[in-house]
Amino acid sequence: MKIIDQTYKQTIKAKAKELGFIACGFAKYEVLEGESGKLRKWLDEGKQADMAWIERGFEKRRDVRHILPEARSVISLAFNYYTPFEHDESKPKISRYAWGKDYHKILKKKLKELCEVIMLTSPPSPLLIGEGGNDSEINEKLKSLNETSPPSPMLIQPGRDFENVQAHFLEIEGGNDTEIVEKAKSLNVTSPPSPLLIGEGGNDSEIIEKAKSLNETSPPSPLLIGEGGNDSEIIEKAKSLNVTSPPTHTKKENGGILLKSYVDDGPVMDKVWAQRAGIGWMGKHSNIINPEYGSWFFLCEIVTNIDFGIYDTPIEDMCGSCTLCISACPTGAIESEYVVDANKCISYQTIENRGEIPQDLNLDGWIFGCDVCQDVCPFNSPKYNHVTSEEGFWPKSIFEGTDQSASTPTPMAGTALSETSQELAQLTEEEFAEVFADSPIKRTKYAGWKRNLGRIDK
Ligand code: B12
Ligand code: SF4
Ligand code: SF4
Repeated sequence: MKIIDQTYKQTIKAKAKELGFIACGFAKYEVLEGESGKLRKWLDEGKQADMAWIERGFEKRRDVRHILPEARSVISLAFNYYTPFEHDESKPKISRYAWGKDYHKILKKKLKELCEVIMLTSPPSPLLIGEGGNDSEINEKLKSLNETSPPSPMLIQPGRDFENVQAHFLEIEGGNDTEIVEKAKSLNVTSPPSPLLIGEGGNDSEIIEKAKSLNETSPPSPLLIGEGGNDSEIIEKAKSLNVTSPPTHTKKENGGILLKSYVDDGPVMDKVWAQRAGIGWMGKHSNIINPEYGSWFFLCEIVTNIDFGIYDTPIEDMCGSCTLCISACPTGAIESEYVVDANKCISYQTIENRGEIPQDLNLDGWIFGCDVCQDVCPFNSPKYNHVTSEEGFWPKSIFEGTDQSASTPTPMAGTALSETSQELAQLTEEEFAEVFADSPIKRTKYAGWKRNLGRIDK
């Protein structure tokens, strides 16, 4: 589906901004030949350490059409997690991104909402527009095109918060049509009520109630709109035409919109798409830097079959002759400009490594992740630091018993927990599971937590 109208993109950007994303850019689908070549070299040199999953997902990283065969573009998004605190060098250090709640959950919810807007405001299917014909003819045409779902969510009023709107999102979860339909059934997703009912007045709950009372479980078809008749008559007509429509968008050439979203949870080259979508450039520490916000942000993306027509362009690398991150890295993990060897990276060792940490590797006081290369970067100096709009990313301990909206936050030690390593080591496995249930820190698992604490002496 090619979108010529650029206001659609503006709608998406505006919604992303409203949800708190600091940047949203659009990149045209391409096979990532050059970048995946560098990834190939990195893998061949063993720089991924034990992260075998990167190798396994190589083809998907190289070509997102292995994820979504209909892919025509990638929407890249950035979400700021900066909070105004610094690390306390006298205590065990936890990287900034893990001070608050787990970003996967928080950002997935936001992406879902964004996807809802993309779905609901999309221009109608080009297939059926202007084709005319009566219902039976159109229905026949739909069948011949194997199109059984509403040709466009556009007819549903944009911005309405349907109870059942998750129908649209099943697609995002992946799976083929049959799997999606099965999932929809298991979730008791019956799809939003007919757009016909909208316009009859009433709030969403009333409309949904009405739909239920009419025994309407899925939109009969927006095609029937315009033919007149009251709801019951139209529904009867839909039934007689055997229009049932599936609970979610099916994959069709030129038809329904397909979206697959990721929050650091899939085989996608997040940083490459962010560069291509103009979110920022890759710093020599290999993280993406935005000229206004520095690098304290997460990256997400939505792979879609929408062709937006006009795309963003990469921005220039502003690192210049600076090499501060390379010289500050405590372990020499930034082997050369833009290339990090995970084997030597404290972040890898304290989060991803499930085995022993090499004895000669200095953890520099870090027990979860590492921020050194970003802390020293001039693009993360106060001028570039904007406080996150998401309360969930504020350090856990601050919010306990304090006003979350306070403009002068309680000073804290700069770690999620401001205890010494001896105190932290006393957490039992059950307590660890409870304290970090909603935190990225659980990724290191209890064994990793104990191992990391055992390696520092603070
Ligand atoms: C694997 C991984 C790691 C590994 C490897 C890190 C790395 N640099 O690759 C480890 C566990 C060490 C790690 C650590 C961290 N990670 Co991490 N990680 C990932 C993950 C899952 C995949 C990245 C990947 O594919 N790496 C493989 C390398 C080869 O890929 P690449 O860096 O894109 O490779 C490019 C460069 O090497 C460059 N290149 C190579 N050779 C050459 C030569 C020249 C001349 C040039 C110009 C370029 C060049 O081109 C390559 C292709 O573009 C991504 C999420 C995702 N799905 O993408 C998050 C991700 C990169 N991580 C993220 C974060 C936040 C971190 C940490 C800051 C966490 C922390 N505080 O501890 C650290 C930062 C460490 C660092 N300096 O990179 C964020 C970065 C956000 C941002 N602003 O960019 C991401 C994007 C997750 C997310 N969705 O938000 N991570
Ligand atoms: S995260 Fe730490 S160890 Fe890894 S490259 Fe950056 S400074 Fe070096
Ligand atoms: S510290 Fe310097 S070289 Fe490293 S990413 Fe920042 S600007 Fe680039």
